[in-house]
Amino acid sequence: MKLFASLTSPYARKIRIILAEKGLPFELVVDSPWEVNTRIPSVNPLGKVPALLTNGGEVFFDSPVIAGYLETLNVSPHLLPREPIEAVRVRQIEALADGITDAAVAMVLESRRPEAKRSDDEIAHQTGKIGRALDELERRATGRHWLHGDGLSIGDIATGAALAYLDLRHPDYDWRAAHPALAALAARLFARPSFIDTKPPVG
Ligand SMILES: N[C@@H](CCC(=O)N[C@@H](CS)C(=O)NCC(=O)O)C(=O)O
Repeated sequence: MKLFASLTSPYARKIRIILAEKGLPFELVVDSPWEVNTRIPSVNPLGKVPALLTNGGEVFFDSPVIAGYLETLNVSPHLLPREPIEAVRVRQIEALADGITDAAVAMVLESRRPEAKRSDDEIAHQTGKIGRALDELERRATGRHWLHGDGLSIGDIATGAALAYLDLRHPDYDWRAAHPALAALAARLFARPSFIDTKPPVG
């Protein structure tokens, strides 16, 4: 398998963490969709990372689809429950976490616009999404070791990737203070080799 990814993409990191947790061998093809000579559009028409080329020559994107594909390989640990409705519940947690990442990325892009074109309303709009989604994840994390069931799931991994991205790109945003259960979950996740080995380079 080949994973096309940039080293800072939180969505790609989610997939790299899943691959590491499962011990699946893959070749990492580092490519940034923002570079002029990027080859990503020839792999994924949407021009986004991550994209996964399977051993059978099929390409899967985007990250929830890749995560679903990796589960079909039937390699433990299983990161989605076998019961279909429970799997949907884990995917709901993943969607919440990915939504935090989407809003955090949108804020980064907004902050890179020329100052005169930057919109405080847009920043407030995205910050609102992050705050509400964090509150919902905190509610789900309270009193539990994992966000769903009694083992690590795609929901925990997506949440860890989103929280780490907040730390990377919005270091002044103190999400831990009002979300102690998420802070504890993040501390446990960040200590795992799969998270340590996929830390984005600084800068
Ligand atoms: N929903 C997608 C989001 C992927 C995404 O937006 N990736 C960013 C990098 S962090 C990207 O490739 N952006 C390039 C672009 O939007 O043109 C997923 O979960 O894979």
